[in-house]
Amino acid sequence: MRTPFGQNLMLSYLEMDDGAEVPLHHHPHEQGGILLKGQVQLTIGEETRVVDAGSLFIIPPNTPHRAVAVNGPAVVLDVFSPVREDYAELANRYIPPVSR
Ligand code: NI
Repeated sequence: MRTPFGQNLMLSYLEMDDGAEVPLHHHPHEQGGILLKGQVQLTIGEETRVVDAGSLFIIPPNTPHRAVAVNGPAVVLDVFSPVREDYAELANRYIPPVSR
């Protein structure tokens, strides 16, 4: 996961193995994103759908959400505002390296 951030905006590039799960959680940050590769079963609030690469999503603040990579690995670009301070401690760089 790579998470460059500025003053009010954080990106999160997340590579998921097949079957990998981001468990149901919520946070005060607004979150949006795009599925870059693969397929993900995405739950936002009461709605669950399998989405394909190219799908965009918006998760309002404090809304429970969950993601599971299905039918192979997946790559997701998430956007958070404001910056998630819990992730910021992991990678405080404007241009993080590609290698994991
Ligand atoms: Ni989240």
